[in-house]
Amino acid sequence: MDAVVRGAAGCRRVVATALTTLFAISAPVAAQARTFEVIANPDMTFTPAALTIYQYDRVVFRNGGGLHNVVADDNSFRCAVNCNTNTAPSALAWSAGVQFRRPGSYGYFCEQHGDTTSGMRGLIVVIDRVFVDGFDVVQ
Ligand SMILES: [Cu+2]
Repeated sequence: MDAVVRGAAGCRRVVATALTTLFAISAPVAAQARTFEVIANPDMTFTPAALTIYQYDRVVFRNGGGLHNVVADDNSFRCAVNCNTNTAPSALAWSAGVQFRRPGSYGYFCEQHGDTTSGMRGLIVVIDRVFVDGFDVVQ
């Protein structure tokens, strides 16, 4: 009897764990994802210079004046007028968006005014979405 009860509780726990996992994977990510804007400024800075976001959020880089682009230190993105074919530093009023699917720290720079270690640089820290959705599930 005791074993049956324990077994049933174990089953419930397994189901709950599976549901939690499913929810974390299939949570309405698109609905919860947010979009942030980072401006490349005429004074060769980015605003904000450091930004913390959740996994799957988007960052739209926008040229606020000057000759700029944005290049990830790890080369995961390179954007100006767009992030595919027109990525060189540009003085146009460009904007281009990047979605961050993987947690981590992503340093980036403007090729015209910086590099991987100095000059016109910014940082985006991406926090694992599971932690956010996990709290929703537990409550
Ligand atoms: Cu620049």
